[in-house]
Amino acid sequence: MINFNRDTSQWQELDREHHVHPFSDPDALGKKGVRVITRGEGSYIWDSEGNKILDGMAGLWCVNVGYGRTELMDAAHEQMKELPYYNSFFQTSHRPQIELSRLLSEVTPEGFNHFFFAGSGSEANDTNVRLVRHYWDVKGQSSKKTFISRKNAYHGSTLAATSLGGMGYMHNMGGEKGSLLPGFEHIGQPFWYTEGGDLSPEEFGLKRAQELEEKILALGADNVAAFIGEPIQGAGGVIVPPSTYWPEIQRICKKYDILLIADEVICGFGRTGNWFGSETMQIKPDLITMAKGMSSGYLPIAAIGMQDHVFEVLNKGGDINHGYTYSGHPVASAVAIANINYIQEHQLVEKVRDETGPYLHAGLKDLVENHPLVGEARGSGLMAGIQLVKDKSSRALYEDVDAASLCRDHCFQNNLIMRAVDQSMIISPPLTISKAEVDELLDKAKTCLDATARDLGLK
Ligand code: PXG
Repeated sequence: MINFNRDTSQWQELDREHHVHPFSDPDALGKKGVRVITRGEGSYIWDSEGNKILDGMAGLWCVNVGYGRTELMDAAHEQMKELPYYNSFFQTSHRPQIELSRLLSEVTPEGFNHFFFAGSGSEANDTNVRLVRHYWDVKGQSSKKTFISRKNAYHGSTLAATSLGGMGYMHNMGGEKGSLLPGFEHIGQPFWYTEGGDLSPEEFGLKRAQELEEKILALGADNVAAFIGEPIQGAGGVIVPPSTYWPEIQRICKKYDILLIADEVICGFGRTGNWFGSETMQIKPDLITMAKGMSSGYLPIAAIGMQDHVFEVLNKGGDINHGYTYSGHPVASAVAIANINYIQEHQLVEKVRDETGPYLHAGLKDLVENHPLVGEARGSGLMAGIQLVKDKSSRALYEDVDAASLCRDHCFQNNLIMRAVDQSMIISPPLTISKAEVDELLDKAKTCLDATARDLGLK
């Protein structure tokens, strides 16, 4: 049983004594003490000190339907009573997994009719690596093994997902390239604001896409299995590629017979104002990775979706020697179904596309025009990045001071969750957020940006 009578300092002490945190320095965090989150409702969470906090990140980009939805809780409870666990390894299946597969074929873009389940986005991307290599092998092209991704991409934390990702500090955990497997290559990211120099966004988008062609030619197309990218990079800083980028990537993949994987772990399930980011960016991928918003984080579940032509090859390839104990877990599947039904019934995708998304971006545009620290606001739907900048005309960033961390600390003080990525502040609230709550988010963001500007001597 959980002893709910402990006070904050007791929880912090126990956390320090027994819990090792992801992506954290254990010593520094132990000394500082964690913030203990106790409950959530709608767009808000509460901590153990009773503070009510506006969750501008929907947890970790995942609580798309918001907190406290009884429909999802009831689905879990009913399924636990009926069948809490069964596997699909040995010629068995179960109703939630079959129903979820059917439902995914309904909400994903045309041509996605087959799904393989996993427990997390990382596992799903590992699945992509294994199934795509198998695909080429079945086609008699087994030399096609290398994956190409982008620098600063995030595709998860398992070894294959870390290698797919382009975060140098992750590759270097365990010594220089100690976490980077062979067979993974990276090209530049399409981040015009900080890397575009004197090129127009359109010229820069083409240039970065053509790095894919250069890389394929250097490796030999016969050795390249797939290119993977998020339609809009999330953890990298909400990076929206220039309009020229994805069409050129698509052209190159087709020309050299390279599969295209869209990692929809953040962009999927309404985040960008369409069901999938591939629709927003008009990409036609061969495979998609899904997690997070698939169950709104209420339970862990993930999947890859494959186009019919991919499945037809796998269907001829004999055994698929891959799978997880919790692939398509019945309770998680039941919750995912309730979650997707909730998104459909409350028309959340349309709401994000037509109402709250444009409303948020109009408010952010105001900040870009009027705030000395804000260079640009990027994003689509309810996914946004606010670029902090030292000099708006030259797009020069602060180098000697971490402006985004300063701002994040002010957010903490003001009971707003926004994430700091490099020199950007990130927003990704629940898709159920109301316009009044968007106003509150923008007001608080402005308060925190003002305080940061004062810290930097600007106001
Ligand atoms: N792909 C993408 C695009 C992601 O954003 C994963 C895969 C991995 O999913 P799992 O479920 O294995 O975590 C992610 C996860 C951050 C942050 O700080 C983002 C993620 C995870 C942890 C932190 O923005 N995204």
